[in-house]
Amino acid sequence: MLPNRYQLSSTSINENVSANSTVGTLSTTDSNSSDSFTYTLVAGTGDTDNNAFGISGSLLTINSSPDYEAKSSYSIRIRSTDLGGLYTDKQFTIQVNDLSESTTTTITSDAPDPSVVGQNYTVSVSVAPSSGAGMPSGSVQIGDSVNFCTATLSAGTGSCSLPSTSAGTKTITANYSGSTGWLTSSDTESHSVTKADTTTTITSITPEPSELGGDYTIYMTVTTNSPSTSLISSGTINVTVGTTTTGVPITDGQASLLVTGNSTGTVTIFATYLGDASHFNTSSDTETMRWKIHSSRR
Ligand SMILES: [Ca+2]
Ligand SMILES: [Ca+2]
Ligand SMILES: [Ca+2]
Repeated sequence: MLPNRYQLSSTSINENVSANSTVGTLSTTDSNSSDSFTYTLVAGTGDTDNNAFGISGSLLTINSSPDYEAKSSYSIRIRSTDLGGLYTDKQFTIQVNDLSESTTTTITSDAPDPSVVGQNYTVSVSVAPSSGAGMPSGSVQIGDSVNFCTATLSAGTGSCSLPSTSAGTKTITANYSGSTGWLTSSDTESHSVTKADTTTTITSITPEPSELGGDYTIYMTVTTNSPSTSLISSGTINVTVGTTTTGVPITDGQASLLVTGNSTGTVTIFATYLGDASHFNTSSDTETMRWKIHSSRR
């Protein structure tokens, strides 16, 4: 009889299975139990994706690893022929099952590297499928273990800025938190931060000129050089007047020292900001004290 009651044991397959995996088994129910059947992919209505499949005996196999995000279903046409040469064609739709799949997170840049204390740098990331098509969405948490930012993915990429708060070699970690259909992944990257250069300035000596031997105050500032925008809010400026050195504390980038005057002749003032171990480099300034010149009287 006509082999019209044949079927495929499964019409769906998980994505990402290896090439040549079995989709299902073809079988025919026939009242003539001694009959046997041959299955072939044939041209005709519904044969759109015949080239993507093969038949080996009664097994339908898929030629390449299926990828739901690239192609979620296939249409094929199969012929069952009995020993007598009678045949029937049937159309099947093979569905690809969508699975959550692994991703690859990559820190694509951290710029500028090195950065200096008090300068922000931008970390850019990409998150891609480990294989196959599609575009993971969601966000990536980025941090150096002290400072953190969040990059929102758009078309699989994103970026955010981290501040450089201390000198040294940092390890940046980017953690993709996953989203529907996409598993988590992460990456690390090395980043260097160097100490910021500074400028020490003796801004004024008041009063100047001073009376010879009189008291005066030395005003100083310490600032960070571009690209750092840090305010130096602590530390010490060593001020040397003549042979005496005094450590002067810095508050909000400023410092001052009252000098009790007993000097005569030219006085040179040296101001040296000492810097510190992990933020700021040393810098210094010098000024020569000018005394008021009095015209001699009789
Ligand atoms: Ca996929
Ligand atoms: Ca998927
Ligand atoms: Ca780097």
